[in-house]
Amino acid sequence: MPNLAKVIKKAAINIGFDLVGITSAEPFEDTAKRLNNRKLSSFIKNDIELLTKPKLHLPSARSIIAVALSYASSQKYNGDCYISIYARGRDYHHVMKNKLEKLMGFIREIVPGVDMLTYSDTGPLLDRMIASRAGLGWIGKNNNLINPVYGSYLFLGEILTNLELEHNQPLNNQCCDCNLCIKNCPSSALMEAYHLKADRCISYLTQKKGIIPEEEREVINNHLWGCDNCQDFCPYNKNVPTDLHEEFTPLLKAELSEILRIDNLAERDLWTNSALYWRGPRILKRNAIINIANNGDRCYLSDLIQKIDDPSPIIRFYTAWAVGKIASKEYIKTLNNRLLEEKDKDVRKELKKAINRIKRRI
Ligand code: B12
Repeated sequence: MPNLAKVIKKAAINIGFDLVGITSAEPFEDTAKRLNNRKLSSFIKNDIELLTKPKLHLPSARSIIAVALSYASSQKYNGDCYISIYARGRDYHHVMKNKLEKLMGFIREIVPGVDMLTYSDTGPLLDRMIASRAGLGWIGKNNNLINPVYGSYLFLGEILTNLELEHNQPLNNQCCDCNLCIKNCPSSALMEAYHLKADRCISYLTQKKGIIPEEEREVINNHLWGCDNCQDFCPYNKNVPTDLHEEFTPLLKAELSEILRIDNLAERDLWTNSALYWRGPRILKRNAIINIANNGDRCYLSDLIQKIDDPSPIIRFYTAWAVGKIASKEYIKTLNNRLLEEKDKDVRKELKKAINRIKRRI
């Protein structure tokens, strides 16, 4: 077929992707070199070969079709905690998968028997490096893929294929000297240009399980899930087209008291269908408790104190800590009553600490 790449790109745009580009399936050698010089986050498989060699995933691969969907939103947030823009609408994994499958269906129709493999946030391959080599944008100082028209509020995905397709050229890096992303990173995770200390990023901290140190709880501030500062301040995200896909229309109401009751909410489906639910409800409740402790507003106490009897020791632990941080002496009795029944040794320790903390404030 004459210029199959053109036909595929046209189909991708018709399916609803905002950007499409094609690159080879050759290894990402520069990336491998960079990664070899870095301590990697626990999120990624510590196997640089797998991250940087597409042919280890699809041995017959010759090209990679990279796509992007914009989720830039015009809606200002109203709520009492922060939910990152990417997680406010429907889970992008499903939206992406659906569109990628449609595109593969189209390709299969014109080239029966073609080999294809698709990922979007789901595989060890680095979506951003693929998108960048396929000409969708450049890797910004904030680590995100930035496109000159759409900015960086973009979800990325790709299809590896054995088809030999005409490749795109990468764009030049157009980051300027503003360094606004670095200056406005609330946890200083973006230590310098292109270097994110991933385990310090608020996006990571709001997903991190278990008991996290107090200092990290403070860094989380009012973030219920994720963080957008390094993108929000970026000049390339000003005046970009917004609200392009109704699937990403913000649906969640970010009310801390409601999140504490997430298991019983009438609109629970909105939460379970969002990208922030993959860790389950407990981590959202945990983050809501941390947000309450950080803002110190006692209006949440009547909802918060109910969590002291939660079936999860993790939730009881954080509740004890938060109550100790913000409550006044009338809560000591409830904490003492809980202590009489509490079997978990970490929760017991936290309850005692909370009681002493309140007493010290009296
Ligand atoms: C693990 C992960 C995270 C981790 C760690 C991120 C990280 N930077 O390491 C955490 C939880 C922190 C995270 C946060 C976010 N993530 Co995330 N995440 C991923 C995931 C699953 C893997 C990324 C990865 O492995 N990184 C490995 C590290 C080592 O790579 P790196 O730090 O980016 O380093 C590279 C570059 O910096 C580059 N580089 C280094 N120096 C230099 C110098 C120059 C000059 C150049 C050009 C390049 C360069 O080389 C390195 C190697 O590739 C990908 C999906 C995927 N499979 O690709 C999504 C993905 C990267 N995340 C995404 C999103 C949306 C986010 C958040 C915006 C979500 C939010 N709002 O909270 C934040 C952004 C944080 C940030 N500034 O990077 C999108 C990014 C879309 C885009 N436009 O770029 C992806 C691609 C998911 C998707 N398919 O859409 N994420």
